[in-house]
Amino acid sequence: MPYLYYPFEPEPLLYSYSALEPYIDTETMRVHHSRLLQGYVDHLNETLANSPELQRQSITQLLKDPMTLPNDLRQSIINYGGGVYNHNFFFASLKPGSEENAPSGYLAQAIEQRFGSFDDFQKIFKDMAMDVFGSGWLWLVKNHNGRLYLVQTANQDSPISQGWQPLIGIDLWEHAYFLQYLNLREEYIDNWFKVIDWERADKMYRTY
Ligand code: MN3
Repeated sequence: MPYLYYPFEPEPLLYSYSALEPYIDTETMRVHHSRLLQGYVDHLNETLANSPELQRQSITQLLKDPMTLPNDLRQSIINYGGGVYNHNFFFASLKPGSEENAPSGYLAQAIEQRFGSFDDFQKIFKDMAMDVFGSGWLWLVKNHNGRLYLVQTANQDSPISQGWQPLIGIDLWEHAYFLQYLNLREEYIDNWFKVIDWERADKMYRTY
């Protein structure tokens, strides 16, 4: 599994760069996956180049408890390892879109119980995503008790470092939308909702 262990490679997309049109455009996907994710992968490999013990750990093991990492490598692993994990998760959590896209299965019920309705969930999610200042992410996560939360993370900090299992997560760095939407983050969020793979999110909700 070259994308789970050193030397890391970007996880291949399960769809083409153009598959998320018109919601996320081809060029954004190409740059985001083939250049930006590749950059995080290269930097992570460089960071681990002289650390055989760390090379044996999977990406989730590396990020699970950053305080256990060596002081001199910790922040690089948080930044680049987080960049690798978060982006692989992000790309795998999307699929060709539809206007009626909505949660399904047990997760749909859990979202209704927790947030009132899918509409209410979307409103809260969007407010919190608009509220992320600078570069960061917003995630729907499940904690160890099975409860759903919306959590913001800064930079490339990963929710798994807090013990959260992400179900969906939106990349709010400008590189994720600027080519297509310029500074219109709100429009990007609305359209990103159309390409979420809710079946995958439900499977993760049931599995973890
Ligand atoms: Mn990104």
